[in-house]
Amino acid sequence: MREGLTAPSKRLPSRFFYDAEGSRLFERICDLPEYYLTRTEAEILESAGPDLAERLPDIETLIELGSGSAIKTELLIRAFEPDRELRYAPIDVSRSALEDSVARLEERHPDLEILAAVAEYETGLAALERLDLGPTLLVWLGSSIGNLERNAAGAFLDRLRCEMSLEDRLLVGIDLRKDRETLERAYDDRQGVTARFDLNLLTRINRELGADFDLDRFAHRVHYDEVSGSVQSFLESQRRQTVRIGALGLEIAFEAGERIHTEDSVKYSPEEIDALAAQAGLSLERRYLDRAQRFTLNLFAPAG
Ligand code: AVI
Repeated sequence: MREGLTAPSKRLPSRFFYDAEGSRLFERICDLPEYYLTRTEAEILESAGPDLAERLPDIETLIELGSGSAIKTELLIRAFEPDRELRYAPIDVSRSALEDSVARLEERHPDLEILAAVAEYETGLAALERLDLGPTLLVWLGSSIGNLERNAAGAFLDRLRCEMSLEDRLLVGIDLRKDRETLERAYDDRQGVTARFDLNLLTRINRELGADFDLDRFAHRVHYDEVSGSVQSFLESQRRQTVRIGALGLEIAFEAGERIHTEDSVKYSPEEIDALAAQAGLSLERRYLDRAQRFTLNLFAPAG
């Protein structure tokens, strides 16, 4: 927080969005008419599920990074479950989201073994690495990869590949580049839910770090940068003001119109996905798209 808020261009890491309220608001975003990502990925998972189950007969465990509500993953679990005993290991920073999803899955899938980890990706993966989970499908949905800058995304895929044995596979949902209007509307909806999601970061800093951000003095702004292929979200100061952050002993000055960059949602072309995978030592086994070709689900294997 200190580093981001005292930098010449202020910015905060988007992973701090997900306290209980942030996770709840994100679930509402997923249902918004403008936020096509969740619906589209669910459409792909529904149609690709049987093909994936058939292609991957030996998989015993699904590890999911950033599982959230796990509603889409349940489509996969349903496709895999009839033919095998399956283990599901979700990793998420939100305890409330994990508790709710695990309770639901336990009720609906009594034979499913569940090992849940409230953790950031790296810590959760390190904990699971110590267990013998058999052939594993690592699942990373929702285009969460887009919240990493391109080089960091490549480095993280490379890190995942290093942990994979030859029979493991990686399934990644990645949003595609498309027209500005569709993208900017997806991240700045009419009901203002995404604005509340963005502003909730300030509420969290107020509560957890004793700050005095006045939410009425900041506004949610979105810009699609076509060159970098990134939808950038900002909180814009509506006037000149100073904010105190008690726990950090900081006073932060804002000019009118000055912005805190809170999120990047990077979009890829199919060619960019191929290059990213190659750079990480992964080979594409199969790419599934929705009918309107807005979103991709990519099945990767460690390259020979
Ligand atoms: C979690 N992540 C992939 C979402 C996205 O699309 O970048 C977070 C989000 N931010 C605003 N709306 C949704």
